[in-house]
Amino acid sequence: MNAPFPSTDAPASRDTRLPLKLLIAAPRGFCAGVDRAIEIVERALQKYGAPVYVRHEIVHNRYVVDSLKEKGAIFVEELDEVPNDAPVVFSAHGVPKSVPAEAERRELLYVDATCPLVSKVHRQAERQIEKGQHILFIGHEGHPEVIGTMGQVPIGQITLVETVDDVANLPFTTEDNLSFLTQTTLSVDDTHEIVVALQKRFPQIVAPKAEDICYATSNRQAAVKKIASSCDLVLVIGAPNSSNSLRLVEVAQRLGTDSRLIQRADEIDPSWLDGVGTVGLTAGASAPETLVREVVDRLSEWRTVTEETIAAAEENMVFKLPRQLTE
Ligand code: 0K2
Ligand code: SF4
Repeated sequence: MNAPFPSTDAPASRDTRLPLKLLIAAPRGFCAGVDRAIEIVERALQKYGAPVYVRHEIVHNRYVVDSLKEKGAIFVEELDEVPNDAPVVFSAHGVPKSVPAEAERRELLYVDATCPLVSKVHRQAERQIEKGQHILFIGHEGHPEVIGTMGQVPIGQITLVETVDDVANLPFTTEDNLSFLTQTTLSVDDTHEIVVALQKRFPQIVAPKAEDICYATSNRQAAVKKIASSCDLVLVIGAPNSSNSLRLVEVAQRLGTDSRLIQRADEIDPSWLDGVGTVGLTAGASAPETLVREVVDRLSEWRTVTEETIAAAEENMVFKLPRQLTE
């Protein structure tokens, strides 16, 4: 016999009679650099035919990577995995100078999908070295963007700074010619604290011309700030190796709201919704909107969902594709 309502012994988290308010952050998801990088791989596949090799995940998202694999992309970590006669794309995060140098030495056909905002930081690094400055680079050790940016300048002329505590231990004085730069996907608040500490210890330090943290990173953090305090839980769609996505989880947690990073809807444990009336939802710069809809659909299977979009900024950035793919 069909019950008129869902069974009363269903867990409270999955009682479809219970309302669930969803506050969806805007902007969220793909940024202009990610759009461009994915289009570069797609156009390279059209122009050169499969397979097209991609050095490192084009962006840190399994769904994106798997979709491109289905179209004929092959993902590798290093150039020595690329055959001499195949085209190769460098990921959005950027590469050290040694990578295009090696590609040229081997006469590989390569396309650089480094985000123009990351390339801008690379050029600043070169200019600072030309001016005889030692660069203090704020970033997370081991991240491909950090490896790429630090690899723009000779070894020994750039030092990584990860935390405020690192600042106290730097082997420099107020006499040294110093400048700083940052990774594009950092926490706006943490970076500000590190910069304040650097300027306090080294008043002579030269700042970048403009903020290196990109518009997409700061807008997504601002949008989470706008919703987090009104939410019982904030879900961030993104990968565990996605710096900008991890920062969104931290932003919500620092405002005292429980927050979880999920790659797909199937990672949501329904028990997370126990006693939860409002869920915030956002996506890192490498997570496609289809995964946001997947999460909304999954939550709607469990609760009566009402959606509201809360916007912190408007975005209309578009980056040109490399000429070799448009001619
Ligand atoms: O945030 P991350 O730098 O780890 O990278 P993704 O998650 O792939 O997002 C795209 C940004 C790439 C470059 O800034
Ligand atoms: Fe470029 Fe920022 Fe997107 Fe990274 S997050 S690809 S720097 S726009």
